[in-house]
Amino acid sequence: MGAAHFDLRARLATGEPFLFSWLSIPSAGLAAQVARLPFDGACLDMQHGMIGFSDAVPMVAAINAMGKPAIIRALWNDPAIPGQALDAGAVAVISPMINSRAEAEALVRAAKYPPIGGRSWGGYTALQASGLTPGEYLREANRMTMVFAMIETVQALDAVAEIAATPGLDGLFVGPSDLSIALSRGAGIDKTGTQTLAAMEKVVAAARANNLVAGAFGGGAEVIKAYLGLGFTFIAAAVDVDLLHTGAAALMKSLKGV
Ligand code: 3PY
Ligand code: MG
Repeated sequence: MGAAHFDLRARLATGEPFLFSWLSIPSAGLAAQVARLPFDGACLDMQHGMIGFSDAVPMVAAINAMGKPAIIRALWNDPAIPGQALDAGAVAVISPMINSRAEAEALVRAAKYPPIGGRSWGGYTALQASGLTPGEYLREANRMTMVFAMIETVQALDAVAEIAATPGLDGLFVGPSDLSIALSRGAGIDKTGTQTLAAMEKVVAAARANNLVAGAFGGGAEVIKAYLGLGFTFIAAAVDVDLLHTGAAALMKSLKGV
């Protein structure tokens, strides 16, 4: 097995919290720096970040080179994307807006090789990084890589038990901003509101009932603590641009009046 491979599945199976960074800025240099920070992994946000696919490939390589797992949050719930993200060497792909069992099945088909799914062969970057032969990679990839369905709409919440029972799915990942917007019918974003947390409890229960990893986008210590308290273990801890803003604000505050 190549040095770059990180066994995310085994790491998450320990049940220990896995807190990762969330990158929006397209830079392999920045990805390498962030991979050195004390987070457990790094996720490239290709939905709301500024990262395109040709930016993502060297960013994934830079993160893996630091011995950390690279994760990709896909642009959309589109079957073309998961295979490409895994081909680039990401160890997990998080797909936004999975609203039904049929969409979850399509996601698994796109992310897993037969017999579980129908992922197309051609992951040269991932294959080289794994250090495996093509035959070994074909046999190992479904175990080595993970696929997460985002639960972030009322429709998804209503269907969460069926979504969680999708064969081959590895985890659920709550998008609490979209979910709270949907639950409040557009009234606001409330990542730790009573209604949001109650909905998120339902997601953890569905994940647990199916031996799936329960993940969520966090951001900020209070939010992360609340989600850990609900039983989520795979949590996006901080966004690159937020770290810059908070670091700069803290510095300037400490210098006020000097
Ligand atoms: C959400 O909270 O809706 C997300 O998708 C996280 O970025
Ligand atoms: Mg979202």
